[in-house]
Amino acid sequence: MSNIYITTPIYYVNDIPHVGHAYTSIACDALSRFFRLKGQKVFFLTGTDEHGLKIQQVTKDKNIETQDFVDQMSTNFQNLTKTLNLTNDDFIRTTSERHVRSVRDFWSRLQNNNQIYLDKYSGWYSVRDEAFYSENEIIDGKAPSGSKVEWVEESSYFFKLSEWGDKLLDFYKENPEFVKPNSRFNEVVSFVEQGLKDLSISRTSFDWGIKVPGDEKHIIYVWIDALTNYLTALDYPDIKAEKYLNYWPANYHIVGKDILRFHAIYWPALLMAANLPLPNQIIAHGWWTVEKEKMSKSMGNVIDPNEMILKYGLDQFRFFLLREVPFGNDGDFSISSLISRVNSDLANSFGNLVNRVFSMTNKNLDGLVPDAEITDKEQILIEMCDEKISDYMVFFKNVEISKALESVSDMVSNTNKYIDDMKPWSLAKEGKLDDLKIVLKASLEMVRIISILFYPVMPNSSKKILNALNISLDSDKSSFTGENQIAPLVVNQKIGELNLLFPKIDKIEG
Ligand code: ME8
Repeated sequence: MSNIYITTPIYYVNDIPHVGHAYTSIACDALSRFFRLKGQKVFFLTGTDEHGLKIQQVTKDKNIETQDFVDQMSTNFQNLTKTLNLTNDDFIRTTSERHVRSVRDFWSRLQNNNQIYLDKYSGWYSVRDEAFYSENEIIDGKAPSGSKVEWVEESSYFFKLSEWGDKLLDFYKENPEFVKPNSRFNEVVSFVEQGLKDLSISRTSFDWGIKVPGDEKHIIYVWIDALTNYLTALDYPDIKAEKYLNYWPANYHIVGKDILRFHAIYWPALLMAANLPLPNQIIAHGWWTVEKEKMSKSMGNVIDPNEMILKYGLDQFRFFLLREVPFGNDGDFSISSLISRVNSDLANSFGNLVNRVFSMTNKNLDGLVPDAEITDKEQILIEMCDEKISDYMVFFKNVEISKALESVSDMVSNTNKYIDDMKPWSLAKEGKLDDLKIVLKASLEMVRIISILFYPVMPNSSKKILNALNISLDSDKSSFTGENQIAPLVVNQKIGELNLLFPKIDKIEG
């Protein structure tokens, strides 16, 4: 089975982590956990982007040592990986020695392949975006992103990006799944079709960055530095290294739509120019806004994930972010939608299902998994469930996580409906023990499957339920389906007690 390499963008340390950063990281974590559950080997990478003029300006304004500042700010992102319960296999920092070595080597590769030349740059630069813009992209004196631009004139190295336009277009044609969603792919293609200019890839007006090999006045453009992180973490430049051989090219670079151009155009062009294989897929998700405004420190509307988690719970927060908005779309963050989503899907539906199945089994069957043969009614439920599992598998692989979660929620509703129809409480009252056993056996089995399917998004809660069912997910060869299927329920084994997993949230609190 193929190995899977999944990356988040590396986050700029000029900012403190907010819900937007948490979102990408949680999505990548869920995807990583999904593939691990399928029994595949996964390398999940995240980290921090610590060079560039933007960072240097912040420390200059604050009159502090840049290295001290980036150390401190990177720690915030490292702490967040723990708070979010991420299963990242590495955390890369662009100021680390291994990365500096890797970027300089990548540069030399481009140079050896005759892809770099020295000239003069004059044009528009946005410090906030760390991006160069051409004259026709400037709208009312600003970058298309709305950022301030400044006129830059300096000696600069250039990457021969213009030579790669046709090859990129061929590549896009041969790989119609390269960028998701499709609408974004069309934007990328039409940008390239308009013709690419060579890219300025060094600066001389500041020094917080990696020096150009052999010409140390020049600092390597922060985006070449940043993109190379995906290689560094696999022990590049050693392309015989086990990690590199096992995981390159990346399967999923997951990014916000703001940085798609860098990942879908510059990165594949740079890799082609360096004679290295290209990633399989770039997935661009949408923006989280607050009251329709982009979340940013300068707007003062940043939502702190730590605060959300403390107040509403980690799994609830993870579930809300991934369920609420179809991946790729923008979403408006509001506490009231978080509360509604948690109350309806978790407290009233999934939580209620788990609670009632556990309490009825404990109360009526001494907590033992019943020995019972299912009937046609349960068969219908199981068939519906098989269909939803197939959907879930496809959605998850396509990083359509909200749809995958919707499939599981459908299973929850169907199981709740089955229980409502079968009225096990009446069967218990009437002493129809054999019938009751059938209903609880089928219901426990559904709780088992649903908990496994929810695990990538709500690992803590799922583990609690599965532990109470005596099921471990830690086996190497765990698999959703097929021969290595995650342990089934064992008849006559005693299940545990569960505390309320998803208490209903009082609306007033929000
Ligand atoms: O761009 N909604 O770093 P960055 C959704 N260092 N996602 C958001 C978001 C929001 N409001 N705000 C941030 C950089 N993000 C570069 C990347 S990669 C080689 C270098 C997420 O700190 C989203 O994933 O500005 C976005 O692409 C990323 O954070 C930008 O992080």
